[in-house]
Amino acid sequence: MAKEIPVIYTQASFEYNPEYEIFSGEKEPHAETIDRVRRIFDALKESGFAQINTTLINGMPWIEQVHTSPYLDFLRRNSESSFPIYPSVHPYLPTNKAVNPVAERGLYMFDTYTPITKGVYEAAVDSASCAVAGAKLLLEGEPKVYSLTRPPGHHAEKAMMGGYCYINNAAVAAKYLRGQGAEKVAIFDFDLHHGNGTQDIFYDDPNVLFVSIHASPDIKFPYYTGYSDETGAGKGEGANYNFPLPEGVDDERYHQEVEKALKIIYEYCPNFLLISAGFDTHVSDPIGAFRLSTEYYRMLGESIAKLDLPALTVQEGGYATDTLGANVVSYLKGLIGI
Ligand code: Q9C
Ligand code: ZN
Repeated sequence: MAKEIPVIYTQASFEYNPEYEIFSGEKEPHAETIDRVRRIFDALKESGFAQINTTLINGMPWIEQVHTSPYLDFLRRNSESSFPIYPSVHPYLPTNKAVNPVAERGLYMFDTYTPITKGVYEAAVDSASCAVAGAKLLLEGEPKVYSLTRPPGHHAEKAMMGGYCYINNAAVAAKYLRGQGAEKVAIFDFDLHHGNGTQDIFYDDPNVLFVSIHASPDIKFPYYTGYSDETGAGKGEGANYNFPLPEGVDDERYHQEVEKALKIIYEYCPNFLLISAGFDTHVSDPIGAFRLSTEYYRMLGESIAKLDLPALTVQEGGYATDTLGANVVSYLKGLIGI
């Protein structure tokens, strides 16, 4: 079994800095900080099993297959602004008419937690390019790869940013692998929050299976999606699975759901597995709901490894910065079998 794992990262993720999110009208310090990526990077450097790699693949061709061009154009133009951009109104009827900049913001931004700050477009493109570079290593025969993606991606829909996400990194990697000849790709999302963006992008696609375990939308963001009756549409019916869980689940209870989710992936027989890995399920997460332990992530990694699929893990959430590095290391140890 492999005793090392390639790790792809980009300098841009150490630079963009969302200052605050707006929650119920109040400014709050932003949870998605540069410190997160520093902690993960330092822990990986110290671990001795990470082969650190900064060779990116320009992800643009696949980013354009995931997101609409008006959306990407909106994000690019606004990330040149000298002040952070937040939405203030949202369309109350389905419409594409958004001539005024204030109207346009409401059209493409679904919450007040995800500002467009200077340079975030470039950082988001680089983050998705990290995911593509990781996927390329799978095609070259690496069994397991980790892409340290920041900003995260799983909340970004075809034409909407939100939940600290701008470009959907896992979705871009899935499109890339499909384009390189993979017939079937599975995405396993274990971030605390439902991956509404990934679900949106592949909802009618039978060739990309999406399986997500998360805190119920009854109690947590993104509130409107993540219920178990969301099973896909059209040809994609039956290729979308949600496992919403209540407040307070522990390692044992969580693992029961993991086994169900992994069985679905096994039976789908994908050529490649992508993992949207969020560690906001940890007991000490400041915006979390679950009680998972650092040791548990190793078992989670081991369980995923048992599928014996070429697998790329992309980083999503996780805000307990004191333990974030240890949590990622624990998971990757399980994944590569050390
Ligand atoms: N002030 C990811 O984990 N909720 N995004 C903020 C706390 C938004 C999480 C409320 C959570 C978004 C990638
Ligand atoms: Zn999350």
